[in-house]
This record gives sequence, C-alpha cells and structure tokens, in this order.
Amino acid sequence: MTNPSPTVLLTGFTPFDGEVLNPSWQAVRAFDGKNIAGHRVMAVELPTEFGAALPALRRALRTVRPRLAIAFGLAGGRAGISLERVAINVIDARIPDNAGAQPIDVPVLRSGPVAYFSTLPIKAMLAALQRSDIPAGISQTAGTYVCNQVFYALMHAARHQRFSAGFVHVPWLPEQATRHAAPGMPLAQMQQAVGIIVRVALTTAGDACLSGGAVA
Ligand code: PCA
Repeated sequence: MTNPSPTVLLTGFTPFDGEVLNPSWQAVRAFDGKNIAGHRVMAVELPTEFGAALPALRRALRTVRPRLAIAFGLAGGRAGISLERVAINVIDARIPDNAGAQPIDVPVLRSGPVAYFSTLPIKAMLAALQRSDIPAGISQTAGTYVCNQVFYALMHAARHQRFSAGFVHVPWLPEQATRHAAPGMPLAQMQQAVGIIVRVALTTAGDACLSGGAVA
C-alpha cells in the first residue's frame, strides 16, 4: 500500500460582528479536497468564539495531522492580504465574540511564551503575491481578538508537533467594503492568493530576504 498524500490544513472563520459572510472561509473552502504540490488540502471552518475556536482547531489538527497549517481570518479595513509575522500571548477583545464573551487582558495559554513567529516563508509569499499583482504586505500584528488567539495556539501546537504554520488576514469582500467605506478584494483574487500562499509554503526551503518592515 502506498502512503497517503501529506496534508495541508486551511482554516477560515464563521461570520462575526453582524456580517453574513466571512471572506476567510469563502476563500479557503474552495480548496477542500484539492491537491497542491502533492499535498491534499483540507479546509475547516472555525467558530469566531474564544471558548470554541481552540477546541475546534485542536480537533482539526488531530484529524488532518497536517504537514502545513495556515489559518485565515478577516481583517476588515486592511487594503490587501496581510501575511502575519507574530502571534502574541494576550487576548483583549474590542467587541464580544459570537457567544457574547469579551475577555480582556488574559493570556491565550497561561504557561506559554510571550509570542511566536510564523514559520511560513512570508517574504517569499509576499514576492509571489506581488508578482501576480495581488495587493499584499507583511503585518506586524494579528490583533488581540479570536484570530490572534487561534494563530498563537496554532504556533504552540506546531512547535510541539513539528509542522509549519502561520496566519493570513484577508480584507473585506467588495460588497462589504462598500458598506464600510473601506478597501475590498474580489473573492476570485483572494482565492488566487490562497493558492499562491500554499504553493509557496510547500515549495520554498528558506525565506527570501526582502524588506517588509514597518517604521511604526
Ligand atoms: N477575524 C477576527 C476573528 C475572526 C475573523 O475572521 C480577528 O481578526 O480576530
């Protein structure tokens, strides 16, 4: 019997804050069951709830046993794809989650380190996205809400289970962007970005050395 293909886990989130769609789930769900660079992709939707997101993430990691895991979330108001650099060990919710919880100034994991860096080749991803004319940048903060919570817990699991992992924020879809008078990105372009991000992660050995920093 041949070994089954190695797997990639992609996650997106349920809608939150009164929206009916979350573009992060719309962007990754199309890849469920697809093959990228010899890897089978599985997509899982995580609840936008502090109490339920990590159990759902851990269930997905146990089922998929990925070689690579990338979580996606919405960062409404950002202009392009945000390749997140760092997850921090704090939750400070600006708004209640979908279960009505609003934790403030608590750690994601009580005994965890202050922060984890993404282990994705984010600079090589940035270069590949730019080559395809997709608006993108490196982000130095994934916020302090459910996305950062999932990013931090994912990196904690990745360190112990030895797979590469990271987090990517996507902007509003065009119809949402218009309502919020903010930048948006068509779903097809987001999906193209997801494909590029996964392929670069699976085919890049070391990261590229390109500036993606911020002065403030
Ligand atoms: N974005 C939120 C949580 C779920 C989502 O898609 C965040 O950035 O924390």
